[in-house]
Amino acid sequence: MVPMLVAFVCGLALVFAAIVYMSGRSISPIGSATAAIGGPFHLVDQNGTAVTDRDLKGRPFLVFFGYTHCPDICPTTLFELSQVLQKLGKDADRTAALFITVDPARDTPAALKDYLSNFDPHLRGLTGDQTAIDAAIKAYRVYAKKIPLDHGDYSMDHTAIVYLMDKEGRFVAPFNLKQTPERAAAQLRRYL
Ligand SMILES: [Cu+2]
Repeated sequence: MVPMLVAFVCGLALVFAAIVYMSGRSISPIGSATAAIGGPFHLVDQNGTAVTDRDLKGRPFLVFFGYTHCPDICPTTLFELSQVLQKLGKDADRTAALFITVDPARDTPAALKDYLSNFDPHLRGLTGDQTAIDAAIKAYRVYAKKIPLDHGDYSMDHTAIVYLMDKEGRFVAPFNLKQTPERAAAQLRRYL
């Protein structure tokens, strides 16, 4: 069941990426792409510190939506992101990498902190009340859906795209993690 779910989520990601690329093509190069993906959010990180989109102004950043109970996609992606952040060295301090939960009921700041201790310390886990999370999900045009499992448990289907955002908080492109960490780091560095 898990491989099927993963395939489904990956399929969704591909469809979504295709939509992003197609819509990107129809947008004029004059800079009107700003409103497409991204926007204001008001969340808290794994230390309980408030974080908004404004705090990120002046640095390129990566955004990935997921949840700590995720069996596969999230841990893999966070591992790959950690490798990129390590390759960035000191430049990692001039970027940001956000892991925004789609499961705020379970992903409290404490749960995120515990989970992220497995990954690069530059990763910031963001959560908030359902309304704040819904607003972030909407701003980034993310798909997230609760899937009931046995015993009252549940998983979340979700978009598995890592968004590369520029210094102004504008969406650049889906960030490609299917390349070496060195090349991915070099790609991110171009937006510093
Ligand atoms: Cu996931």
